[in-house]
Amino acid sequence: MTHQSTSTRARLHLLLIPCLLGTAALGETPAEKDQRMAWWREARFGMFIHWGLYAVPAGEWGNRRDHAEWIRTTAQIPLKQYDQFLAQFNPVKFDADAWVRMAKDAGMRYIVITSKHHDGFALFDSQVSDFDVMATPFKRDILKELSEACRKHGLKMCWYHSIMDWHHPDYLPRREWETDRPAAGADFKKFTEYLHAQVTELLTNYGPIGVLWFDGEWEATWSHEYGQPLYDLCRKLQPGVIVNNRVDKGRGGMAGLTEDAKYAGDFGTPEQEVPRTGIPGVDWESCMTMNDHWGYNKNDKNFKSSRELIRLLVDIASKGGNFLLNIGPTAEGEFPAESVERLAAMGRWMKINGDAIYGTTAGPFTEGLPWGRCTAKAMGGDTRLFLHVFDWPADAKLTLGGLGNDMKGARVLAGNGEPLRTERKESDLVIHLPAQMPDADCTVIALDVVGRPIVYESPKISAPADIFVNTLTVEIKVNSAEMEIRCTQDGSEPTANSAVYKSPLRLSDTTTVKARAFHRGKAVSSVAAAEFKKVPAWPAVEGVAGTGRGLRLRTYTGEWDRLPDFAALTPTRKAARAGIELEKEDRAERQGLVFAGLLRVATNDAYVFALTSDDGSRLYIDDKLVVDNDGLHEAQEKRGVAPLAAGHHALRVEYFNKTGGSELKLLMAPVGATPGPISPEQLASPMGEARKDGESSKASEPKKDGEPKNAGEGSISGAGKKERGIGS
Ligand code: FHN
Repeated sequence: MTHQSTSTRARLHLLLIPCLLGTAALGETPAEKDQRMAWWREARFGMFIHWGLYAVPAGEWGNRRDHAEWIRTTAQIPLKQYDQFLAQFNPVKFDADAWVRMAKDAGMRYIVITSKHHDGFALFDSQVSDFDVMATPFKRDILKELSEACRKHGLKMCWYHSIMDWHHPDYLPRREWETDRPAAGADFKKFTEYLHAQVTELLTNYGPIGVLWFDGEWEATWSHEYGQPLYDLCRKLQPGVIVNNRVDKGRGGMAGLTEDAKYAGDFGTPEQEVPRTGIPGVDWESCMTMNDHWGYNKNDKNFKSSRELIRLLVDIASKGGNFLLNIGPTAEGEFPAESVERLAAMGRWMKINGDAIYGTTAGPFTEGLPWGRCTAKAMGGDTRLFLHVFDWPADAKLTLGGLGNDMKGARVLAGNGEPLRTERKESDLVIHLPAQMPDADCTVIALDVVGRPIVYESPKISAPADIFVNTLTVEIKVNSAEMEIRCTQDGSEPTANSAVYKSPLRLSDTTTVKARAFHRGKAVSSVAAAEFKKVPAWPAVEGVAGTGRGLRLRTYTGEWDRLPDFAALTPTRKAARAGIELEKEDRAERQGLVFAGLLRVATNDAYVFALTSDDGSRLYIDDKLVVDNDGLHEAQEKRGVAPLAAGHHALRVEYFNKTGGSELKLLMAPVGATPGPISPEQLASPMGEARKDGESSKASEPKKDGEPKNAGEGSISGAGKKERGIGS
């Protein structure tokens, strides 16, 4: 199968877009974003569908039965062999209306289906590719039929579209095992044009689309310079569309929560997991499989029970998130029977308890509830708390600790409206429940309280770091404006006579901060405490006779699951690098790298360092371990703080990549600021050491005026005796 590169028609079409749509400013006020996100936040529950050619082998290849949508890669199937699935994809039992009705009856409000997964196959009639559903015996535009059915039944139609593409001739990188598809001649920019052309089709030919759910953004070829324009294209084509954070590079591994505001994307995408707590003000959606595979695997019968799925939905909503629950249809076009059964069971529960999910926000009990979860909904100036009970108390008395509100009433949501008796015991509320649990999966109690929730939880004390060199700003928060925070800075226990916290504390010396919540003059929480230490800055290294720009890099070959002791190994290559970044040859598999040199800081301060890597890495400054991000993992970020005096400091980053993706990034900033790239001017190598290595002169750029012309043996002293020199 070949791909037409962006056809003239499509390219013209693309060229027209900016003219037709003008240069609509993408700036958006918070109120406008709230309006755009409103339906999604209200929905809380959607259906994910992974469907494509991979449903034909249904997980089986050779003697293995554990494949799914990744089968082209996990079974290393050459393209020509994989293309043969085209002739076998004929889902004659596909019924868009039936699919949409099952989603609706389950209580789902939107459907996200793979318009194209990593294998590059388009489930729609694409004008810029012939590797699509029109090349199969089926010859029907599946997405058109689904989008029409969604409109008919009032569900939002949404597309999952993979950036990674194992079929298009211009996509890079190739799979390591794909020796039959040389990368020579591939033009990634052309691929991005093709990607834009298909996204344009998806947002032009199928009516209003709710979400563009990108994926496959983690490979090194994709970057923020591509992510932002792709986000902007979506919003220009349909200004009301919502785009997930995998359009760019901010996903941060399976946790899926955008690392940094600079990355594009409207919501975070935790995968197969639920964040431990909600994140106030952050939109996020957990996507999960019903069994162990996204795409159809005929042998995978490990389906989550309906109870587990209902409780997952409740858990996610109680933390303020959306639940995107996956179905992997068969090659014939049917949902697996087990999925149909789970959807029906969830629908029965949602039919009577949906009000406790739709349009709710995270419950106010951030320290958790032993018997279940809580979601909340503003009811005018008052609040309805939905208490989702998983474990029915043996004595039928439900205790809600630390709730300061006056009560208006409680009832079983699915009951006959009969009020439940409540009584207050100190700051605890006791609700007298029916003896028998009405719904064993999850019974919801609707508790109406006066005003916004007042929960007696200990104050949260926060600061950018727990060490500082100059001064440090400390904030203290409670989750209700009705409560007062009283705090001390001398280590004593806060009392009703202690200072009232009104604004952030600015510390200039080592301090123990203690805080306690008060309501109507009474202490109503335990005491929160935190110590913040003022520390001396690590002295700058002295005797740096002269420095060349950039760092020294040593490369090692080996296969590790954790960082090796590089000092015991012999480097296979030496080079220079402008910064802590991976060039093409640095991305090889089974390789270790050690970047070493000097980091110059302008002022005495505590600096935060954000080290992102896939696989493991560590940051040392002055030979002290500052960030430990070691281990086998996808791209993930770890942070650390170092107090540094103005001047040069020995810097060393150790990194290894076993197989698969590769990533290495080091950001820094004074504590309290957002970490950003380290400017090349801050990085240097001692001239002598660079020359001693006979490295390329790249690291020692010609001296500018005013700098020593023939720097002596730039040696590093004053950094104390080290078991290894820098980068040795
Ligand atoms: O590689 C894909 C995978 O096949 C699936 O589509 C999931 C669903 O979010 N996303 C990627 C893995 O993170």
